[in-house]
Amino acid sequence: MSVVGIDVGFQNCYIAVARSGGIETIANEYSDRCTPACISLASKNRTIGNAAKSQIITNFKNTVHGFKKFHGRAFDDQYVQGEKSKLPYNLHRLDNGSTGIKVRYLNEDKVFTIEQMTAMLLTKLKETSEHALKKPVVDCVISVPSFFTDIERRSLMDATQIAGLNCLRLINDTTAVALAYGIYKQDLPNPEEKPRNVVFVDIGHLSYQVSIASFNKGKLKVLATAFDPYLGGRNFDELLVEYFCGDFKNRFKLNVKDNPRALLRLYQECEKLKKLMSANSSDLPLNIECFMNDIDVHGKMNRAQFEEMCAQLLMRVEAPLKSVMEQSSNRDEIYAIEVVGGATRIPAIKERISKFFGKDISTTLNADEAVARGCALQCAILSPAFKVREFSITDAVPFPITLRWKSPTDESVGECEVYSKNHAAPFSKVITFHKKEPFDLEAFYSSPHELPYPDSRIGRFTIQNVVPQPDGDSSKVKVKVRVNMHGIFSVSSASLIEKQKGEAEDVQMETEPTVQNEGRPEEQVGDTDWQKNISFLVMVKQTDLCLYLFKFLIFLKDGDKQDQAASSSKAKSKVKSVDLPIWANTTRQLDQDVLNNFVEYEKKMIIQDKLEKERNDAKNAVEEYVYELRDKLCSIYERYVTEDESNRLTIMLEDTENWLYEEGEDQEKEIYQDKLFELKDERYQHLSPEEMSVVEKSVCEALGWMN
Ligand code: ATP
Ligand code: K
Ligand code: MG
Repeated sequence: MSVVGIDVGFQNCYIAVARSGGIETIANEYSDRCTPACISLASKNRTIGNAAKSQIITNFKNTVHGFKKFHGRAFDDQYVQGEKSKLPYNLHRLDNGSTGIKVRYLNEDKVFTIEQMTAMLLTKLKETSEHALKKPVVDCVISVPSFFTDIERRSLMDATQIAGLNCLRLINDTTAVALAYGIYKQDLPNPEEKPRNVVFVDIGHLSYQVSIASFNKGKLKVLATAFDPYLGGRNFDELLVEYFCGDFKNRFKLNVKDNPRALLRLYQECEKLKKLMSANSSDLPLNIECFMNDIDVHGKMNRAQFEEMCAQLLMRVEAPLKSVMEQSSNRDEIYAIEVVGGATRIPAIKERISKFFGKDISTTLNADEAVARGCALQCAILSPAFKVREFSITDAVPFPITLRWKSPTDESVGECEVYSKNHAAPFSKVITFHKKEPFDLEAFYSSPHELPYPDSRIGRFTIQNVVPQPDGDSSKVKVKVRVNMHGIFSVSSASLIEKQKGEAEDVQMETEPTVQNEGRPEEQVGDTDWQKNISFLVMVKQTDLCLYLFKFLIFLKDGDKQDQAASSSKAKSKVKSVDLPIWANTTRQLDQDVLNNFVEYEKKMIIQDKLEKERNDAKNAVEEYVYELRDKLCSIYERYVTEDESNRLTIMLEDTENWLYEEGEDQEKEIYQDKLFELKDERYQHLSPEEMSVVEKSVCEALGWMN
C-alpha cells in the first residue's frame, strides 16, 4: 500500500510520501518539488507540469491551467462565464450542461471534461510518486478547499478514479495543515486540560481559507472554517497586469489585451515582480524584450505603490478572520496563528492578519508543502502498513445540511436540519421514519446565501420497497445518512424493521421522524455494529442452515468476544430487519459507464505519451550519437583513424544530421533505432579486431574506467 499525499492547488501541486525516515516532499523529473497545475495538448502527445508550463505562451490555445474551480460547475455558471473571457483556451458547453475544455489534440478538435483534465494532472503526480517510491501508487489522500460543496467534491473524486487512484480521503486544505502542525507537537495539553486553539490561514493563488482548530494530546478538532473563495495571489497579478497594460498603452501605444501571447507574458512578468516586491521595498524594474511589434517595454513599481494599488484587495483579508472567530465559542485564547500558502508571503497580507489578532503570526510550517505533508500524514494514519502516532482528526461541516421528505401519494412534507454548521465530520446519523410506502429524501444546503456555489441541492434519494406491516400499520424505516471522510453527504443505507409478535408496544406511532447520532464512521463502533447486526438479522431469515452456520462462524471469527456476546443475545430477539434499496440521484455526477470510458481513454493517452516519449528518445539517441562520434573523431579516435576514413565518417555524420532535420524529422521509433544501429556499425567497419581493442582501451582510459 502506498502512502502518498497530494496537494492539488489552483496553480501549484505538491506531493509528499511516507518513507521509513518519515514524511518527505518529493521532486519531479525537473528536480522541482512544485509541479505546475498545467497541461499542454499537442498533435502527438500531451505534456503535464513543468514542461506544459513552458508551453503556456507558445501553445496558448491548447495549454490548460486555472481549471480547478470549474469542478462540478455548469457552463452557464457565473464564475465560469467570468473566467471564460480571461482564458487563452476555449471552454465548451457539454451535453449535460457542465463545463468542458476544447483543445486540439492528436490533430483533432477534442473536448475534455474537468474531471479528465484533473485526472491528467493526477496521472502526472502519480507517476512522479511512483518514480520516487519505486512501486505502483494507488492509495493516496488529496487536498480540497474546505469550502468545496458536495458536487465539487464528487467531481474531484471522479477525477481520482479516472487517474486510477484510490483516494482514501479528500481532506480539507486547512485540516491537512492543522494535522501537519499538531502531530509532531510534544507539548499539547492533556485530554482533560483546556485545549490549545490555533488559527490556520492558507492563501493560495485563487482562494483564501482560514480555520480554527483545538488541540489536545493525540487529537485535533476543527471548530470553524471561513473563506474568501476568490481572493488569492492571482488577484494581485491581475491588478499589476491592469496597471502595466495602461502604462504601456500610454507610453508605447500598445494594446496588450488584443494580443493573447503578450498578455500571457505580461502575467508571468507581473507575478515575478510581485514576488520580488515581497522581499524588496525599493523601485523594481519590469522589462520585457520584443514584447509586441518588436518593441522592448520597461516599467517599474515599488512596494508602497503596489500596496496602494491593492488597498481594496487587502481590505478583504479581515472578513474571513472575523467570521471564524465569531463562529467559535472558545476563541478567547489563540495560542498561535499559522500561515501557509504562497500569497501569505505578501508583507501587507501578513501585516493585516497580525494586526487583526493583535499578535505576531507564526510561519513555522513550510508555506508551500504543509498541505501535501498533512495529506501524507493522513494517508499514513489510514494505512495499516504504516505505524504512526495515534492522532484523531475531527473536521467540521462547512455548510448546514437539511433533509426534506415527502410521500408520493399523501401530501405530507417535512424537513430537518441533520447537520448544523461546524457539526463534527465524518459523522453518521440514523433517522427513523414511520412509513407505508416508498418515499423521497431531498438533501440540500440550508443556507444558500453563504454557499460559494449557485445550487444548494445535494441530491434526491428514494427509499424503495417500503411496505406497510401485515396489520396495515406503518413500518419503522431506519435511514442512515452520513457525511463521509471526503466531506460528501450520502444516504448510505435504509432498512425496514418488521414488527414481531409481542413487540407491538415498541412501535411508536409518532409521525415525526427521530434523529439519532451514530458517531464518527471512522471510529467504527456504532457504524460496524449496526451493519453487522443488520446482516446478521437478514441471515436469520434465510432458511439454508448451512449458509447460516457458515456466515455465523465467519461472523464470530471477525468479531471480538464482546461482539459475540452482543450478537448472540440479539439473535434471540425477534426483530427482523430488511435492507431497502436506495435510488440516488445526485446532481451532475458522471455515470458509471461514462466514467469507465474516461478511465479507458486516460489509459490510452498514457500509452500514447509513452510511445511518443520512446520515439523521441530514439530520435535523440541518434542525434547524441552524431555529436559523440564527431567529438571522438577529433579526440580519442584520432590516432587510429586514417584521414580518409575520418572524412568518410564526417560526411556520414553530416548526412545523418541533415536527415534528422529533413525527412528524418518525424519518423517511427524503429527507423531511428535502425539508423543508430547503422551508425554504430560504421564506426567499426574500417578497424581490425586488434585495432578495435586498442580503441576500446583508449576509450575506457579517456573515460577513466581503467584502474
Ligand atoms: P490554491 O490554494 O488557491 O488552490 P495554490 O495552492 O496553487 O492555489 P500556492 O502555491 O499556495 O497556491 O500559492 C501560489 C500563489 O502565491 C501565487 O499567486 C504566487 O504568485 C504567490 N506567491 C508565491 N511566492 C510569493 C512571494 N514571495 N510573494 C508574493 N506572492 C507569492
Ligand atoms: K499548493
Ligand atoms: Mg493551495
